[in-house]
Amino acid sequence: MTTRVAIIGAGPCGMAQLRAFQSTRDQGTPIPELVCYEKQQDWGGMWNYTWRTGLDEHGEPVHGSMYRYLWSNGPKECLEFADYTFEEHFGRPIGSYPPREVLWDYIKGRVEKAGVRDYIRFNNVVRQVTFDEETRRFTVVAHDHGSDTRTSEEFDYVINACGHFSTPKLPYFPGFEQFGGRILHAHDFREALEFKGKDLLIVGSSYSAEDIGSQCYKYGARSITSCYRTAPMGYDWPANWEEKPLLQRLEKNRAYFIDGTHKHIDAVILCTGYKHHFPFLPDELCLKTDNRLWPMNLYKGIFWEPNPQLIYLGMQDQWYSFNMFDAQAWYARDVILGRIQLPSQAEMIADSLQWHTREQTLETNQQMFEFQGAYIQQLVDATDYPNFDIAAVNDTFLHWKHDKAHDIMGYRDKSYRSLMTGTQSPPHHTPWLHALDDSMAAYLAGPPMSVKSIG
Ligand code: FAD
Ligand code: NA7
Repeated sequence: MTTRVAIIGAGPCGMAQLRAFQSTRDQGTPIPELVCYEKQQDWGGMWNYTWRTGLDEHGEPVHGSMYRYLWSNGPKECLEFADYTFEEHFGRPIGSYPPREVLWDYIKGRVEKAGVRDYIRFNNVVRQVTFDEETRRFTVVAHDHGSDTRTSEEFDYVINACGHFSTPKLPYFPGFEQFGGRILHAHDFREALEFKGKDLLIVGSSYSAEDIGSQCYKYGARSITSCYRTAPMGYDWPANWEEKPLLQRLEKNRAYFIDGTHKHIDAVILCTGYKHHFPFLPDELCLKTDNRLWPMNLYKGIFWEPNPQLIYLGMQDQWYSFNMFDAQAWYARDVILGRIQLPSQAEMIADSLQWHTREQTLETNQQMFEFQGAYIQQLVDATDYPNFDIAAVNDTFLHWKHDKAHDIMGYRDKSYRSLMTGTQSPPHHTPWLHALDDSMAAYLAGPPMSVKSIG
């Protein structure tokens, strides 16, 4: 009987898995039967922007958390695919911090070239996955919104690539009920211009807080106040941005903080992170973790230790992203193809515990991305994924961190050398703070013409 593999999600992780199988198929190795379920109409996961919030056209929770004007928050050189470079895709070197549409185009380019779209069932949401101990097979129940029918099929492996930045963590603060403005989570943020001229409060101190605050600053918010639970972000913010300790309560349009200070605010954005949320998985198959570098119970950060026929991709907190997903997908492929044998369950658990123990010693950002780099290196070493210079990627992360510390509103004007091709990226034609049009056309075109040059 042919081995059957279900992939849940056609975001960057699901696409990496399809590409991994296609690359070996093209070398003449037979591959399993693949079915990729994708609840949206198109591929790209988060990078496939949607204007929708709340429920989608089928009544499903909207997956997308990305917003207009989003530009890569790290250098593209750190996420470049080792088997498909930016230069190959765009035909020339481009800047280091592309906007969302440019990155979407890049990840689509590789899988369009690979010709794997036909494996995907779009508008198909996975509702339930169960495992039969006797047959050792999974049953995947999905709803096909195209035909409005329910399907139920059996698989030998399930690869969960459904992402973990979609279901918001939503804390409550007293006074929310009486607040006179809008309260939303980062997941529902779409358009910074909505907050032009407003006094904005941001709760949280991680990537979403930093970037959504920066977008709102760029597009004309009157003031930004961000508040933290554990530690401030600590950047040298513009004059109208203030960091405060955590919000305590709201009274009408006044925010009170735990240090006793207060401020007028018009809107609140909760940048308080996301839950790993897999409503289609029963307890015994369900990864339960917070957003961390080493989620527990995953051998090699991938295989569900109680039942390694269930595979999770991309469930880590992410310094590395696209090339880490590739390293995982190639490894998962080789286990499914029998090229790599999994050890006993006891050995898997012992191996994971070593990584977990090491994770707990990490203190600095540098230690964290080096930890993730070392994790990726051992995956890459085990497969035919092209080896790339992880020490050099770590070095680029370090420069990025320094650039941010030096100028939080200007770091995206820096450029780096590709670690895959060696080519130095050109600086982008317009400083990020003044580049208001985030379209791919504007990004790839020359600088906008000044009034003088038009005249
Ligand atoms: P996703 O991209 O979330 O894709 C998962 C896919 O699974 C989706 O297409 C979804 O529709 C589908 N799916 C979910 N549930 C089901 C179901 N039940 N049935 C069928 N299909 C399902 N990373 C970077 O490297 N650089 C950045 O600048 C960056 N910025 C980010 C900004 C924001 C606001 C967010 C939220 C994330 C950002 N990331 C960034 C991280 C980003 O999540 C990853 O780059 C990448 O998208 C993760 O890929 P994924 O395939 O794991 O998940
Ligand atoms: P993160 O990185 O998981 O950060 C979540 C932030 O929210 C972090 O600062 C938390 O503070 C804070 N948080 C969480 N719960 C609360 C409560 N109850 N009160 C106050 N503050 C809270 O999520 P992000 O959305 O920033 O980033 C996720 C991805 O999206 C990332 O890849 C980006 O590229 C985009 P803590 O430090 O834990 O005290």
